[in-house]
Amino acid sequence: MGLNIVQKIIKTHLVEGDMTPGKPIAIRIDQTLTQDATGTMAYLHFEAMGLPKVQTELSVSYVDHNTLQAGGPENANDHLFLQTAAAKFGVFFSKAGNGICHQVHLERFAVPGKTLLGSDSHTPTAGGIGSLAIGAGGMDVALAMAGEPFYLTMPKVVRVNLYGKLRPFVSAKDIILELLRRLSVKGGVGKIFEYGGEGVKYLSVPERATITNMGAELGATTSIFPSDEQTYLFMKAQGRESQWRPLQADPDATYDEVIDIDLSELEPLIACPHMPDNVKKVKEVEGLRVHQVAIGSCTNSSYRDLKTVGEMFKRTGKMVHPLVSAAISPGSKQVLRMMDKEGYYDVFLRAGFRILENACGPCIGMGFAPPSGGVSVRTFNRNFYGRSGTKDAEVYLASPETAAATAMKGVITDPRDLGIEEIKVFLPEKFEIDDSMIYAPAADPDEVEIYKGPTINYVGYKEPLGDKVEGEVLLKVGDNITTDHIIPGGAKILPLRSNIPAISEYVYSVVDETFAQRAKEKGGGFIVGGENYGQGSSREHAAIGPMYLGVKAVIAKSFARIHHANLINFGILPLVFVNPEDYDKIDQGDLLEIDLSNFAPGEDNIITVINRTKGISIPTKHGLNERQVKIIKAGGVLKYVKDKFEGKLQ
Ligand code: MIC
Ligand code: SF4
Repeated sequence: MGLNIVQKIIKTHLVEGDMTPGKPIAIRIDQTLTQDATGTMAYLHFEAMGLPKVQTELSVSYVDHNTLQAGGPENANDHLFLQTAAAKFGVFFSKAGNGICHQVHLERFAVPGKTLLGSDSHTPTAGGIGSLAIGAGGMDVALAMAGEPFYLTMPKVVRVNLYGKLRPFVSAKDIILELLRRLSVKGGVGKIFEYGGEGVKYLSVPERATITNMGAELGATTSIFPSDEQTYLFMKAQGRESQWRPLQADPDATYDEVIDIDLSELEPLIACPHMPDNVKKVKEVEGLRVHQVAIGSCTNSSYRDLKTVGEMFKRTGKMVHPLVSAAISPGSKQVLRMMDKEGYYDVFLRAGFRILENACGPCIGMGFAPPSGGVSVRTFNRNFYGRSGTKDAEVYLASPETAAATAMKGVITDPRDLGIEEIKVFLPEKFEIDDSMIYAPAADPDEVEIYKGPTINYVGYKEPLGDKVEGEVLLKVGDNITTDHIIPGGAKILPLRSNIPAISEYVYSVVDETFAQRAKEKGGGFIVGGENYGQGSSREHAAIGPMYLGVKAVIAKSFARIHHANLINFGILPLVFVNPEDYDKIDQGDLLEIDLSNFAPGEDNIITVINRTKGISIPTKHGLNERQVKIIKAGGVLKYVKDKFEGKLQ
C-alpha cells in the first residue's frame, strides 16, 4: 500500500512503535531549533544533562523574541548565555538582528524529508518546504539535542486537497483562516495536515509556510506540503538546490480524513477577537475603525508578503491613514535587505509606516501595544486576550493584503475594494544571501566559558509526588485556556524566562493576580481546567512556573499536546475527568486528595480524586504510557534521563 508524505518521513525516522494513529511512537530528530525565550531553558536543561556536544545533524539557536532589552540587563544576559552555550555545545547561533527563527530556518536550513524539533509552537512553518517540523517544550528539544528520540502519539493524517486558483487579493492567510473557521482551535488536535491537490502548485514556499505556520492554531501536531518544483525554485534562489529532494505522496496513499478547499471560492477572511478561529469574512466587519495595523510575525513577513504590501502602497500612492499607527517588521535580515534593495523601504517610509526590528516584536507583546480598548489589525497568528500588551484591546488577524488596505482607509477594508489590479509577486531568482550573523560552533569548545549573568536562575525539577497528594484547588478555569493565560508574554514578563523564581510570580497573573501568592501560602495544590487546557505556545514556563509554586496535578476535560508533554516533563500530573460533568463538582478552594498508590500506565488506569470538601469521589484517567509514568514518578524528565544516562534505569 502506498504511503503519504507524513508516513514516508516517519517511517524512515521511527525508533519505537508502529504508525497506528493514537499509539505512542518515537522518532529520530535530524534538526533542532530554539529561540531565546525558550532556548535559555533548553540549553540549561542540556547542560544539566552533562553531555559535551549536541548529537543532531544540525541545531540552531535563534534570538528573536526578547530583543527589546527594555528596563534591565536580562535580555542581553540571556543573549550572551545563548551565544556562549551554542559555541560550546556545537550549535549554530543566529544573532539578534538576523530574524525570526521560523523565517530564517525556512530560508537557510530546513530540508525536505528531514525531521525538525523546535522549542516554539510555530516550528511547523518549515513544513512549507516539506520538513516534518514539530513544536515542543525546551526540555524535549534538549533531549533531542542529547540524541534521544522524540516521543509523541502517532497522529491521524488529514489530507487537505487544494483545488482551483486563488482570486486576486485572496492569499495563503485566507486559506488557513478558512480551515480555522471550519475546524476551530481544537480541530487539529492529534492530527497532521498534509496538503496536496492541483492548487498546491500555485503556492510558493513562503505562502505554504504561512499555512503550515498557522496550522499550530488548529492545535495540529504539524502540517506539511510536498517538495516539488516550487520547493526547488525556492531552494535554488537560496543557493541550496543541492539540498533539495522531491517528496510526494504515493498515488495510492491513504488518509484518515480528507478536507477539500476550492481556492477559487475563498474571499478575504479575518479572525476576530479573541481567538484565531473566530473567523468572519472581511466584508462582515468592514468599516470598523482601526487604531493600529501591524505587518510582520513568522506568519506573514516574507519577501512575498512585504512586497505585496509595498506594491499596494506604491500603486495607490496612498499614505497610512492619519488615525492609524502602522508598523512593518520583516521576518529576516534577508527580507529586509531585499526590500531595501528593491526600494520598498522608501515606499514604506513615504507611506508613513513605522519601521520595526526584524524580530517577533508586537506579536509577543514586545512593544507596539494598542491604545486602551483599541482595535488592532495584524498579519500575525494569535489574538489571544491580552497578548498584545493591552488587556482590553481588540485584535484581528488578517492577510497582508487586508492589513494594507485597512491601514490606508483607517477602517477594516476588503482589499478588493481598492480598485487596483491584481498584484503578482514572484520569488527572485536569487535572494540576498548573507549568513554573516549566523555563527558556527567553536572549533575548540573547551576554550569557551559559558556566560551566566546574575539574572539566570535555573530550577529543572522537583521532589517526586509520592503515593498520596493532597491540597487545595488553587484555581478553576474554563475551556481553551492558553499558555498566554498561564504565563503571559510581553516586555515585563518575557525577560524573566531564564529566572524561574522571578517568572513564577506571574503565573496566572492575567486571570488572578493573587495566584502565585496563594499557591506559595498553601504550599501548592491543584488547578482545574476545561477543554483544550494549555493551548497555544510551547513555553514550558507554563509548566515550570506552576511546578515551582507547588502545583501537583492539573485536572481538566482535555489537554493541548505540547502543554500536556511539558506538564509531564516537569512532574505535574495531567488528569482527565472520566465524566466531563464532574468538572462542575469541584470548586476553587475545595480540598482534594489523590491516591497514587496504583498509578500505572494505560488508558484504563483510573485515579480517584477525593473531594474532601464536598465528600465525593471523582474518577479521572491519564492515559500515560510507561515512560511518562516513570517520568512523573521520578519527579520530572531531567531526573529520569539523568538516572538513565548514569545507567540507573534501562
Ligand atoms: C508565541 O508565539 O507564543 C511564542 C512566544 O513564540 C511561543 C514560545 C514562547 O512562549 O517562547 C510559542 O509559540 O511557542
Ligand atoms: Fe515570534 Fe510571534 Fe512567531 Fe511566536 S508567533 S515565533 S512570538 S513571531
